[in-house]
Formats: sequence, C-alpha cells, structure tokens
Amino acid sequence: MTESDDVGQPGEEDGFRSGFVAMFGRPNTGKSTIVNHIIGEKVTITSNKAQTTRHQIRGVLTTPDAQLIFVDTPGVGKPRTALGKKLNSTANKGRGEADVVCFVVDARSGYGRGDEFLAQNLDPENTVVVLNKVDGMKPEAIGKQLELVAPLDCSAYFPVSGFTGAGLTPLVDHLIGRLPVGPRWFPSDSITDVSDSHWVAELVREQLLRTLQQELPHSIATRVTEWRDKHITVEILVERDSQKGIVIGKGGEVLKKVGTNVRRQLAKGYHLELVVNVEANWQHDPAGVERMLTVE
Ligand SMILES: Nc1nc2c(ncn2[C@@H]2O[C@H](COP(=O)(O)OP(=O)(O)O)[C@@H](O)[C@H]2O)c(=O)[nH]1
Ligand SMILES: [Mg+2]
Repeated sequence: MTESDDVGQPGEEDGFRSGFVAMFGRPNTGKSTIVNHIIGEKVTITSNKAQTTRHQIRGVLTTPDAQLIFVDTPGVGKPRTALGKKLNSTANKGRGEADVVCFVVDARSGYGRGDEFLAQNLDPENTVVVLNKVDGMKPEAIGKQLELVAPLDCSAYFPVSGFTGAGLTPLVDHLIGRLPVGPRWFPSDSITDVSDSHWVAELVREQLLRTLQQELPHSIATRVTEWRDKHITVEILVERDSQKGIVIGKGGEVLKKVGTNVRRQLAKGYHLELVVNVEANWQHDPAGVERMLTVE
C-alpha cells in the first residue's frame, strides 16, 4: 500500500475511529511533553519557559483501530503583548475545533486561579482532565488535586506523568473510545505535519529557550532563510540591538552551544549556520507577530 492509498480509507475493519484531541491549559503544564511521550518521538519543542509552543502542532498516533491527531497548543495566560494575545487565540481555536479536549493541569504547582479561569470556557461533555507531573508525588497529594478538579464535572480524570509515561496508556485508550468513527486523515507512518524547515527553526528556538534566562526568550523568533543541500541557515530575530550580544554570547559561546545541540538532533552531515538580526519590537505589534509566526 502506498502512502496516498492509505489516507482517507475507512481502515481494514469497520469502526475505525479518528479525530482531533486538543492539549489545552496554562503555560508550562507539560502539554507538549505529554504529546511527545504519546507519539514516541519528539514532534513539539518543550522548555520551562512560557510561550514555548507558538503554533498548533499536530502529532499523529495511528493504531490498528484508530488515528488520534493530537493538537498541541500554546499555553493560555494573561496576554501582555500582541504575541500573548495571538497565542491565546491559537490555543482557543485548537480547543474549539477538537473532538476531545485534554485540559492539562500541573499537579505539582497545584490547580490554581489561572486554571480555574480557563476551565470556565470548557465544555465538560468533551473535556478530559489530565493532572500532569504526578511523578514523585505522594498519593495523598495527588488525591488532593483530584478533589480540587472534581467540581469541573468533566467526563474523566487522569493523573499522568509526561516524563515517565505513567497513566498515559489508559488516557490514550479512553481518548480512542471517545473519537467518532472516521477515516485516516494522515498516512499511517506519518507522525506530524510540521515541515522540515519549521522543525529546524523550532529546534533552534528550543535550545535558545533552554539556554537563555528570563524575559529574553519571548523576544526571540527563528526561521530558516536558506536550505541548500545539507547547508541550513537559520535566522534568529531579537527585538533590540542590546539583545543580540546576549544571544551570541561571549566569544559566540551561546550560539556555538545552540548549534551543537541542534545538529545532534539532525541527520548526519548537516551544516547549520545561525545568523542574528533585529526585528524591532515585533512581539508588541500584531503585524510583526503575524510575520514572525508565519511558517512554510
Ligand atoms: N516533573 C515533571 N516535569 C514535567 C512533566 N511534564 C513536563 N514537565 C516539565 O515542565 C516544563 C514544561 O513542559 P512543556 O511540555 O514545555 O509544557 P507546555 O508549556 O504545557 O507545553 C518542562 O520543563 C518539562 O520538562 C512531568 O510529567 N513531570
Ligand atoms: Mg508546549
């Protein structure tokens, strides 16, 4: 069977299920980590900084009976910039279009006001509450968090760990059971719809997020400007001239480290060139945000 034959077919058996599962929640609750663990490969970048996920990133899991398309979305928080506003609207769109919504809560930091605020917009009928980061937590502490989310009156609650994978198999089984009967939307061997150039730009941004401190990460955008054979040029955009030096590092050490860590994740033989430029104040300007978030 070729890839294209595989798409849009009802599957070998009747009753093949398929649909979209949105990962929705506050920043840093571990939405992207969970998606990667379920897919079994890294399809979406993660870090301990807010605004790491900036697009709807699809991760596809195909089983003999079902195809789940996980839609990873940006964390929703109080928007302080045009970027924050755009990310919230991307997340809400993903939530609105999904067959099932996984409302991901950080069980370690605890269910809080920010989560409560988001929960107001959830439809309990199609929402599953995912209490993440329970690795290393005492059962009583997990129980307490489950009590706090119980009034949401959602259809199911799953304590999980995106790190260890605990609880993810029952979650996936439950999600499959909730999907409508439908075709394969993606070929069986496809795990994401992210293009190669978007992915390389994301890997560079991930390393910058992991290396740099505080507010600077929000000012950073990345894009591939040239891809010729095995030579890839990635442009790193910052908002001010003064930020360029921080991104480059003393003697270029930050860029060197970023380059090494990204190359490790690419196929052998790729050459990565990193260029730093200024796109003044882009995250405060809706048009700038649109430009910086456009991907091919
Ligand atoms: N201890 C622990 N940390 C986690 C878990 N899942 C994610 N994290 C960490 O939480 C931070 C945010 O993860 P990420 O997936 O980027 O969160 P997102 O913003 O919701 O997509 C990262 O530093 C992760 O390593 C988990 O199950 N347990
Ligand atoms: Mg994320």
